[in-house]
Amino acid sequence: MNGLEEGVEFLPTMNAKKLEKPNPKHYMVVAAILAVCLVVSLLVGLLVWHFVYKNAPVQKLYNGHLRFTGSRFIDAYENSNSSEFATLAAKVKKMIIDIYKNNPDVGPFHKETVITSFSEGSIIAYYWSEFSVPKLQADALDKAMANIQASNQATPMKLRNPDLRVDTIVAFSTNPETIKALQDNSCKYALHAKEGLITSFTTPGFPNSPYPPNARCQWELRADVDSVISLTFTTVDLEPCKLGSDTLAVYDSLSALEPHAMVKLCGSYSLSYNLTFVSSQNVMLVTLITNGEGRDPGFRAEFFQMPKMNTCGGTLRGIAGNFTTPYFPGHYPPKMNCTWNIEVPRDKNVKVRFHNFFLAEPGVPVDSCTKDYMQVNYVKHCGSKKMFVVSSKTNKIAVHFHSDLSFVDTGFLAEFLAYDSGDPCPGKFTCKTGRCIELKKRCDGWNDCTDASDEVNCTCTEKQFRCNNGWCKPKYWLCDGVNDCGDMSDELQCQCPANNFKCSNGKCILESQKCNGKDDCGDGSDEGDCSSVVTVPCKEYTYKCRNNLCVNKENPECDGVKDCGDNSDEDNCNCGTRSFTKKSRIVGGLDAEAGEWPWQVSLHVGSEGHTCGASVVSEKWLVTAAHCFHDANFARFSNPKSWIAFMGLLDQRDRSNPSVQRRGIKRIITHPDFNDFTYDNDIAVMELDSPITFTKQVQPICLPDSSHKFPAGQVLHVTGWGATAEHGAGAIILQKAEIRVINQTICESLMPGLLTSRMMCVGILEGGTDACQGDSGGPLTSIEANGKMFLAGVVSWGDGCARRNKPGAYSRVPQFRNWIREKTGL
Ligand code: 4AZ
Repeated sequence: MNGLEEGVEFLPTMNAKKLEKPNPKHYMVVAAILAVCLVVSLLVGLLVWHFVYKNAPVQKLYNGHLRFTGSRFIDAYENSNSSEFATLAAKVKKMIIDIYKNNPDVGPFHKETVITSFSEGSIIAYYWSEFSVPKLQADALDKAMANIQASNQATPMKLRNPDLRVDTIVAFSTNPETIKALQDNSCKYALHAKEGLITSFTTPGFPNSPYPPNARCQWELRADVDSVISLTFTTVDLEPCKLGSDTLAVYDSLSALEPHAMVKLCGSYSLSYNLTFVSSQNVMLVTLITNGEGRDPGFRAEFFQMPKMNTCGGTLRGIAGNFTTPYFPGHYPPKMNCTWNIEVPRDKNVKVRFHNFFLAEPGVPVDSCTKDYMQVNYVKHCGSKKMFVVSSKTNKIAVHFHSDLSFVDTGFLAEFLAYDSGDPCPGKFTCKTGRCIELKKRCDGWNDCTDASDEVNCTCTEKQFRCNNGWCKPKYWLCDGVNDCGDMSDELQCQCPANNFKCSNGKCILESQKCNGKDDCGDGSDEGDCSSVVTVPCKEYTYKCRNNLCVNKENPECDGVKDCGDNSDEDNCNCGTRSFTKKSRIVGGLDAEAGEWPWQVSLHVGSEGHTCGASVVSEKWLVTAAHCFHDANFARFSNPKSWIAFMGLLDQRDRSNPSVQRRGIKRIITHPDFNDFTYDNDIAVMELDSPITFTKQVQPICLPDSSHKFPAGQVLHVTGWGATAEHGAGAIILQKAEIRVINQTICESLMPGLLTSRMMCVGILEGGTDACQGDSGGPLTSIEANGKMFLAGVVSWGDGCARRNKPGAYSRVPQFRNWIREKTGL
């Protein structure tokens, strides 16, 4: 028996003898053996940790290119299966391995180098190298690789092969997981532009079947030497953008080198979005990396070659003229530097007006302009900006444009003008900022100058009232509870003279006109709170009680007043109330609060996330837009099984919050007259697969009667998780915005030929506040008498988002009240 065995044999009380006679010498031995064991196992552990974990070999991958002289490019080098390619690739590979071998931090760890392609100049070889390096030496390898690059720039390598001379060598560390993609040839294409012709290519199967899942596709595009490539995507319809979604990328190289990425795209793009890209050399690489989800159509692209633009910029003389970034309105190429020296006659000054200014790069703050920029008067400009003007106090100005290696944008169109220093805006109004605006925009109640200098010292027209701060605003915004002037002066003197009644829209009418059965206010408010509601002959615009008698009162339903003899106007009024309200004026959109819009629904399509909005109208039914279910290519959107409805949701990331009720969809009924071209009758109802429970966060909205009026000027609210800027990303937190009903005739003149009587225009004509992509199907709500909220409209379409004079179009819910009743029984 050894001491250890003796030592562990201590519990049984039966062994009383041993317990009675402890031996101190034995304990010492046990303790010593234990200590030795501990030290040994610690040492072993440390060594194992050091060699197996801490300093275990890691796989590192570098993607790069190498330019060398001493050989002439021949066509056969474009074909990686040719013997010429193989011979040159072997030589270049040897050159690269020689470079690695010369460096003790690199050579020992090199595993494999593959030459993937060649292009002219004199010859550029694209390659990747794989290393297996102990973790602790990985940083040294990174540094050594960077040094190879730098030292080669200082003293170009002399190599064993005397005819080839390395000019530049560039390598970037890449994700080792992409090695499989580099070796996978199943979705690789090589295309060479044909002189004078356009070549097109698409994702496999486009447009009849979706692109493959888990694919690593790449298209190598080449042009003749001294040419560049112009590539245009005519359709891009990919999985909607989210973390890890399918990504289409364009590189200004034949390697997928991050520092040469020109653009990365996901989701789908409308035709109006410019998707033309121009390379800086005669090569380009397009890659599509897809995940296992989604079934989207893909893309179609076309490219052609054109002569390389050797210079840009130059001297511009005259009294006016235009200039643009290269290939405007397409994306400018990377690596450009252009300077325009503008000179107007000596007795004039010069100013430059920039239109459509887009020099934005992902992750670059607009105040730093560290990548692409335009510089004028020593100030750098970048990002995306609305029109702006820069001026010079002399007759000369220089504009410099710079684009770096990566990420391109559409640039700008600029206009230069000579002006008299005494009259900088001939025939126009001069803003304090120096900007010129059309004379008719002066004193129109809208801030056109951006510093509001066009709205001070104004004489108001008879349709306007004068704010204390000098602004002129439409009269129908007086006394409407909204601070339109900015100084509250439109909401101060809202009392009407004695013997007058104050309408909800601020108008004062004679007391005797109240409840006379006639809408004297123009918004029906004089006929709202009448003790004696009169029964009148039924007309299209009168409210019909259940007993088939009609009353003269406008919008009598659920206003807390019994107007019908049978009280039917106050039936089914458990709707339109919210547990939380916050009165605020919204510009552009603000985060909503929990319980503020309890009827708001987020409709998700499978894994694609939020796609449309909807409104709860009962425990089982939602109202939304028909166009949400229109199938572009695949039977996905029209299938109820593709959809999930989230009720009581505020934050898209918080869908498992206990307040959220999630349901599948049993049925989708789209309006039979929905027109997918005009978006006429854009309404649908959805039946949930099981009823929801009404809570503080989930409540139905009231459906307005078919006679319900939403007069021009009325303030309504639109809510949703749609894009927060045109072409922008969707919101994470539910957004709310305050907008107004626009007169139908005015709207028809703003969007000629596009509106039907089933559509209502709502927005802010000044621009800046609107619904946008992803808000579709969501609610447009009104607050009516008694504080009840009604579903006035369903978000349908718009000409862009938040553009000036382009309000959003909404389906008018009263027009569809009978159809909703017929389909849902509500
Ligand atoms: C859309 O694409 C969309 N500005 C919805 C509303 C508006 C524009 C676009 C209104 O779903």
